[in-house]
Amino acid sequence: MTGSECQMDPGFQLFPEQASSFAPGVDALYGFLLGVAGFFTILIFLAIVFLALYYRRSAVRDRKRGSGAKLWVLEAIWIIVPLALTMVMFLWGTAAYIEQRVLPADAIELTVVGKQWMWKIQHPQGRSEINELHVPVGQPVVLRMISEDVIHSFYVPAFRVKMDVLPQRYTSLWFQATQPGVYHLFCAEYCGTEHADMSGRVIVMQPSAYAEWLAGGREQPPVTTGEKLFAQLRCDTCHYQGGQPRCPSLANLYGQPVRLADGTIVTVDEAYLRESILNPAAKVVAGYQTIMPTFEGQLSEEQIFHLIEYIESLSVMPADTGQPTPVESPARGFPASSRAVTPRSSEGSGQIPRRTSE
Ligand SMILES: [Cu+2]
Repeated sequence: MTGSECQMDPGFQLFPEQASSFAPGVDALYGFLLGVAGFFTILIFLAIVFLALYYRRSAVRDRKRGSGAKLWVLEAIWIIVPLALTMVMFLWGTAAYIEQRVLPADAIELTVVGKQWMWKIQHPQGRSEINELHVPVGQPVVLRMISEDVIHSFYVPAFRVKMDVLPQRYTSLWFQATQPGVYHLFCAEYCGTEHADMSGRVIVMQPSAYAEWLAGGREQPPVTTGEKLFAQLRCDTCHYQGGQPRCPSLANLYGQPVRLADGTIVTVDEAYLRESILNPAAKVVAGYQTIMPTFEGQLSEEQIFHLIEYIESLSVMPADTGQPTPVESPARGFPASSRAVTPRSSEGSGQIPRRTSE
């Protein structure tokens, strides 16, 4: 075991170390819950012993009988005090939950595919890894996750984050590591016979070391892989047609609302793109026929991620707003100079636009 791995085996600890920006807040809330529960456990225990002894003699029972005039005071206390305490728990917990669920702007976005029994992680610059996650310290990281088979759960105790990884549905999770080191990564959902081995390491590095590590990979960025796959699957036959396109244009489509045949409006996000690749008839854009074949069973979740990354890259994301450029009718007519659309750089800092809806 190297020196940096020592953090994974620090001996007995009541709590895992605090290695993310969430950790102190989560621990404070947890400490409050434990404190309240402990205080009332002891209080109730002592009250039981005291009252059992005090009212043991029938003489006391008789003397006290009928002297319940002040009972309402007691009732008010046992209503108001628990109400106040539980409201504090509720509001504090809600604030902590919202902090974890609202994804930050300008985060590094990685994709995670869980499968029996491993974690596959893809960085936007091209490096991919299995059961290891390299991240820089002090920068927000968003994980967009899906499972290839059963329900898994991505859990990093030192970061105080845990999120289910589901088949057929994207979930996401974010954190900001605060300390370089090596931390446990677990699957926290019983997912089959080798569930206990579905673990790994999160390696938090200084930004310069992280950049060096990223540069060490030889894999292509997912945007490039997605572009090749797009051509290989002949998606461009319809989606790149000039003149009157048979399928909606994909330029500047990501992040935009589109009107469907039934009049409802949906926002084009990862979930919508994934559904449209696998089940094109589910939500057809108004004005188009259902001519696209399904790709269900033909693509791995990673390949779907690559295609989505490529489609996202066809939307111009001005750095100042972090939002795709609004266009008049994004789902209609691919621009004549379709290739003139500037793809978002996949070689850059890996920054993503703000996405707040899940
Ligand atoms: Cu699992």
